[in-house]
Amino acid sequence: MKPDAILKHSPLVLTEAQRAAYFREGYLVVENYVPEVWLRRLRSAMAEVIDRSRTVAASNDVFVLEQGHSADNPRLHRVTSPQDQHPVFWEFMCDPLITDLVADVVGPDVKFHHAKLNVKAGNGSREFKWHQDIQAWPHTDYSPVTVGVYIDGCTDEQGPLAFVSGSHKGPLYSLYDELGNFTVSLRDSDARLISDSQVKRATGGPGTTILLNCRTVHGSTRNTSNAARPLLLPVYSSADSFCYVPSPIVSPHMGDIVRGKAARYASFDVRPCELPPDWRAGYRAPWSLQQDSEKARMAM
Ligand SMILES: O=C(O)CCC(=O)C(=O)O
Repeated sequence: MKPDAILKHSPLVLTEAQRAAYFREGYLVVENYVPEVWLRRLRSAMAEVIDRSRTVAASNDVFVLEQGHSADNPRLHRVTSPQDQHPVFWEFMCDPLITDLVADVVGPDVKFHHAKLNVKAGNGSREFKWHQDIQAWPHTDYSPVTVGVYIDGCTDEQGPLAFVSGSHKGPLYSLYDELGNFTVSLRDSDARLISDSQVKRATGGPGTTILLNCRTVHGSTRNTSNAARPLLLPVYSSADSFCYVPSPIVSPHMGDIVRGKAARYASFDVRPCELPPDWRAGYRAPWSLQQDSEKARMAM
């Protein structure tokens, strides 16, 4: 569904001003949105899942390990598809607290695409370079939105998500480097054009929730603090928006209608989108793709 049609529906959770800000800037930060009773459940589910990573010595389909990960000191970049690892995550992702919020920016019929839990363990966890999301999973329109929930909150030192305001209205950049490797990051020549005055960093207390449009340029800095920065990231779209490539991250819930009804017709926005590699050949998480590209270019 495209913005004109979405805006014909009255918002359920957001004020008109908040919703207008999302469509104007390409993101919205709602401070302390998720209540403590949910946060407690999410923390307990997260602790159980992270505990399972203690027996893992190399990144796999579920856990993306940070440098220094060990059984005694689990250090994770990411839990992939957390909703398939613990039922509390899926319950949360289907709860009206989240699906009504999403409906305000994608329309009343809401479809789940995929999710991640980016843990960013602390003590120097890597940055996530500037990028846009939609080139990794192109859809027939640009309704897809990532919801970001800071389970424990996020300070400036913890590598908050940062956005380039208004960039969702600009071009989609190439996420391939000069050597043709897909890196999930803008080329240095494009990233250099971003000025500090356009950048907004999303910090906030526990439960602070971000809505991020799939075209918006965003990234995050290193986590230099000694506390992890768990950020739960489910992705949704309008029910009539369809991903037209195999997805890098798969889940039995992909395509589930979590609010409203399924679509009979697809919505099309003909602005072109660069295609990702054929993920059927395997998917590697962005941090390692970005690191490999840096090494290859330094060796040139
Ligand atoms: O976790 C982060 O800091 C960045 C996440 C992100 O940008 C993404 O998953 O697309």
